[in-house]
Amino acid sequence: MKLAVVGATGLVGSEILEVLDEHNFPFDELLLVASERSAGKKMTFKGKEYTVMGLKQAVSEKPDIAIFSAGGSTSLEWAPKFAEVGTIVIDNSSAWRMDPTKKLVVPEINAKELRIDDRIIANPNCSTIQMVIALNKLRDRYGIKRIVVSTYQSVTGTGKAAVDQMMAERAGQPADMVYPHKIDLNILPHIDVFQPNGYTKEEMKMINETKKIFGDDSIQVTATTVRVPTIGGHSESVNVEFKQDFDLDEVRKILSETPGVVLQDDPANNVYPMPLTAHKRDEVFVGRLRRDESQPNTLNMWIVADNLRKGAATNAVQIAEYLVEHSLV
Ligand code: A2P
Ligand code: 11C
Repeated sequence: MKLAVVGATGLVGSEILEVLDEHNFPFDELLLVASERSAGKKMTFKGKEYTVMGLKQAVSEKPDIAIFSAGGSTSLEWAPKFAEVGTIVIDNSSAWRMDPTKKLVVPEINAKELRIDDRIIANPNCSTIQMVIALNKLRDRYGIKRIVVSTYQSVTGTGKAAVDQMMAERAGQPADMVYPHKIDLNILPHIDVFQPNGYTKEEMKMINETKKIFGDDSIQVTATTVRVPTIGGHSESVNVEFKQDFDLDEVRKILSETPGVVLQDDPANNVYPMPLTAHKRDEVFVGRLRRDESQPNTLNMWIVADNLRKGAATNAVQIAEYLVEHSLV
């Protein structure tokens, strides 16, 4: 097993390396890949030194799996070149997600769709992954009619430069501006670019990816996505209208038995999910469960996950693990 991590020098890339290490992912050879600017740099993984290489060299090495996290344009250009030499690309960008010929995979939900000839597999957007993980088993039990989601997303979702902007502002130093406004002590109702319909691209990702992952175009979804000055993870307020009525105790039981979900719902003791406590964890945390008293069959929930973990690195590594375990590589 020859494994490549493309974007190894970035925020998600370094998280992928941490998760590979923690999960003890089995490989014989590891290629650390980044832009030509970084080629030749040294990086250490599990006590061993590696030399970062550019994409051209990495393709010529014909890895079995390449986990990509180097932005959409890199994926668009390079994923097909890897696929051509037989590599299975697991892509973290939005480049291939809505391509009808590509699978959009959250292993706990739809890994069964994967086949031996899949060459480019898309990893969903972080804010989508944590929401569908929390809703999946509830959907099986009650059916979902409509989802209204508002997000509170960490600056780590934008990348290292955005964390640097926030920290420079916090330290009162001149900041290289990644966002159009200050982010520290502020919030921005703006993630990714605005679309002609007035929504942002992040909002449309949540809408379209949810339908694709659940394989159900009839689910109605509406989203408002917001950047907040946190680093531990993304938080979401989700209002979900089920097709059938539910029992709150049963909802708690289902969530506590859902793989990948941790129920943190004890408001009397101030226990609820938060970015600080989700940081560096692979699971999705759910709490503040309460019936929406304004309309039938509707639940309010609060969902938090480390966007660099289950929202990106962990999900991608879990796809690779599934491929290995099911002899699809
Ligand atoms: P590099 O460090 O060489 O720029 P982040 O999201 O934290 O900013 O990280 C982006 C990652 O994607 C980095 O590893 C970066 O490498 C990589 N990357 C950016 N542009 C390219 C490119 N054109 N080719 C390959 N890797 C790229
Ligand atoms: C954010 N969700 O928090 C974005 C980051 O489509 O993979 C990931 C963008 C994507 O800004």
